Amino acid sequence: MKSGGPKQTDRQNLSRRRFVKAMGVALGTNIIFAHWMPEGLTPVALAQSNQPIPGKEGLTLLNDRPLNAETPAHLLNDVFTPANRLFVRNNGLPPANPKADNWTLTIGGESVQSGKTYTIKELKQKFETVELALTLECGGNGRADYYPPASGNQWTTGAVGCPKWTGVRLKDVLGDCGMKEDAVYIAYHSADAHLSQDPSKDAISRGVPIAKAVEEESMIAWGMNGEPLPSHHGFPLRLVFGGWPGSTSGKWLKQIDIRNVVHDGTKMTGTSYRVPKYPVKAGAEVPEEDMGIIESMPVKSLITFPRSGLKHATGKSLKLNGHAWAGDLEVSSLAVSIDFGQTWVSADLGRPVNRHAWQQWSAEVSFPKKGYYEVWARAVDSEGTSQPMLVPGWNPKGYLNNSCHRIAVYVS
Ligand SMILES: Nc1nc2c(c(=O)[nH]1)N[C@H]1C(S)=C(S)[C@@H](COP(=O)(O)O)O[C@H]1N2
Ligand SMILES: [Mo]
Repeated sequence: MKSGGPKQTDRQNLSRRRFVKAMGVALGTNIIFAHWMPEGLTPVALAQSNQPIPGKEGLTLLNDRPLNAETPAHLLNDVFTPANRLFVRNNGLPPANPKADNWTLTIGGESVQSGKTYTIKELKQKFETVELALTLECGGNGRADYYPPASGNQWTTGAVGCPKWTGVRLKDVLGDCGMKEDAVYIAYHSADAHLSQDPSKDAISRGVPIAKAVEEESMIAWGMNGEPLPSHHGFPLRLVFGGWPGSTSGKWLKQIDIRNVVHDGTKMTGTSYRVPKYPVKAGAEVPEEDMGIIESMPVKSLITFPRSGLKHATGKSLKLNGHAWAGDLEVSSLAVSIDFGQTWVSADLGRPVNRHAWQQWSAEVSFPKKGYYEVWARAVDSEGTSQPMLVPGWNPKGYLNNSCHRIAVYVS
């Protein structure tokens, strides 16, 4: 056997040890379970930054035209997300000064029996008012972790929230107009302008299949947390489809078409809100016919208390809590780990206040000795599907990253 340089594995081990050491220097303490820390993972404590924006104290601005801002996890601790802590995701330019009094909603399309136009007052008078907590999460939440990077807003974990919405059931309004037998999809049209300001273009025009549209929880909402909808969130009228990509929940809602085909509006086609129907290699080009529309969002969770980066004393136990959600399904269990996923402690998990609302969990952990730790949370849905510990399958636009949320803890 020839003796050249060190063998490949030795060299890898050496660079790994150097990496772990450098990370320890940057953190100012040792990473206790470093031997279990996955290759390629950067400690979460070194990957956080923040920048304030007016009206949304503490949110991180990702883009100002169109406006996009996300919420750091520790500001999402409320059971019902308050207006000042709900992420904003705009594709175009919101209407300048919309008025609730003369706003109308028109129901039309190929498959409507009798098209109608309602004022908001008429909607309130004619249909039963419902109030539901519904989870709204952008399909691109978590995009920042994909490699090679996907274009679009680099959301980390904060494009999600669960306010209480007030409005009417979409199915009651559709029922009032009547649907033809060939109805397959509903499509929304809104009052925001395309970035080019070309009035013939929609900023975004998406929708859902009829089966989702007529669910008890699918809403046309005018209120959020007992107040009129805030302007960022679609004042005076929007759709809310809990558990589905946020992009289905049209804001500044003007028209709903009942369609006899799968809606083909702006951001329904190509790679928009679509993922490959089978796993693909990172960076692959996927033919359009192999891309499917995202429907129910995957199981996911957040650690909203404590805030990442906290200092904690050895020997003392640490209480943790957060939320978990699973699209159309319910979350059936949640566990936390302090050793990069080697062992898990199960959390107490509550039921949702209503279907499609996120659920609350709490747990307690303690740490064997001083140093750097990460707490990871992993939820499992009612069909037994678990969150992946690291980034799931790559897709061209970086959707559906439901990997475990992690926070940094310094034990001293
Ligand atoms: N009219 C209109 N509706 C819209 C959008 C938009 O840009 N215009 N953005 C969509 C997307 S991609 C998401 S994730 C949610 C975000 O809702 P929020 O800004 O109220 O949090 O609204 C959806 N509805
Ligand atoms: Mo979105």
